[in-house]
Amino acid sequence: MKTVFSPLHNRRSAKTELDGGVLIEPHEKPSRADTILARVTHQQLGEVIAPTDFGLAPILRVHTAEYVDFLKRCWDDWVAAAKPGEAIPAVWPGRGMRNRLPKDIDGRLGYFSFAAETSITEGTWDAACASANVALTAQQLIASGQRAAFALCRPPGHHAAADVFGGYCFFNNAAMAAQAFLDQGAKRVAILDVDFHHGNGTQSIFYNRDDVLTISLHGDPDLVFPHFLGFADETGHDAGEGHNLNILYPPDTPFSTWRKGLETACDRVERYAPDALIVALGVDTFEHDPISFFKLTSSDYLTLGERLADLGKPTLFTMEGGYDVAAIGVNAVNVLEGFERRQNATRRLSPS
Ligand code: Q9C
Ligand code: ZN
Repeated sequence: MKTVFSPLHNRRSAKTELDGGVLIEPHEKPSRADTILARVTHQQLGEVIAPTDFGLAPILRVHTAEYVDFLKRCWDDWVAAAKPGEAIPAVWPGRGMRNRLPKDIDGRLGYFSFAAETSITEGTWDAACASANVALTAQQLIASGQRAAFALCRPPGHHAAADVFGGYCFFNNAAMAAQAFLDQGAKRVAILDVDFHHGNGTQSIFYNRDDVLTISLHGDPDLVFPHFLGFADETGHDAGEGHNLNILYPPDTPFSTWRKGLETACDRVERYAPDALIVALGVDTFEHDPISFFKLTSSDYLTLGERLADLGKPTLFTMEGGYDVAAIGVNAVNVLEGFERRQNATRRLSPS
């Protein structure tokens, strides 16, 4: 399958992540994407292409205009306010306060975020736009007949809601791609999120809708980020009722347990009969991931890819999390290689 990649991801190179009361070098760093790209090339997964620039229109199908405007100006506003470090939100409209957009940059940062680990920096806007274009270009490959495509997105997207950033995410790449499929005539799209963390942004964007099925397999939010969404009783609302599925796991979950939830998820996808499948591909489920607590091994990712291929859907992979950089290339590309291996085997069995 083809990979879409933009070197502009490097424009996001934050120096700080607030973690444990100190500023550390961010887990979400440029070497992540470069390592995956190197593995794609080494394994000869397929052609690597640059993204097309789709402009703001497909972003504005998912994100609000005031949020997009905020993100575009944030760094300049921060610099104009003579702040010494990177732009980190530190105040939010808590219970008993008013949800209104203030003028001051500290207020705006809190209004448009849900967490403080994600510093906004000089190149963040450029990188977030490039990541969106990567996803949208890969979506176009599938719309024009490819069975699968890999959007090597960075920064990731699944924590970003319509007007909220956080969890290393700014634009929801998978959601924009899903909306693009619908805008081009698809009736139903399924998003299957296999990142270690709950895809809270994706869930919230489509929560009231029945044209996108959202499923997330993740660490129990009672114990881990994003803490305030991703529980089993969140099944969708209004037209969206029954179109969101959360599958939660405890610490130390091995693949043998995780794959049972994957089966439940795959059953739901099949019953929904989507025109396209988007896999929000995080590999922070890895046994040695520094911020997560599952126990998947590198070879398990081959099995995951095979199972996804068995769904038989046009499939777009968008890169999400994964923070063991030494293993991220092998793990992410193993999913894609497992998918291709299975797809080729099936093709030989049933010529058509
Ligand atoms: N001490 C994605 O995987 N909190 N985002 C980490 C570490 C933020 C993860 C806390 C985790 C965000 C795309
Ligand atoms: Zn994650």
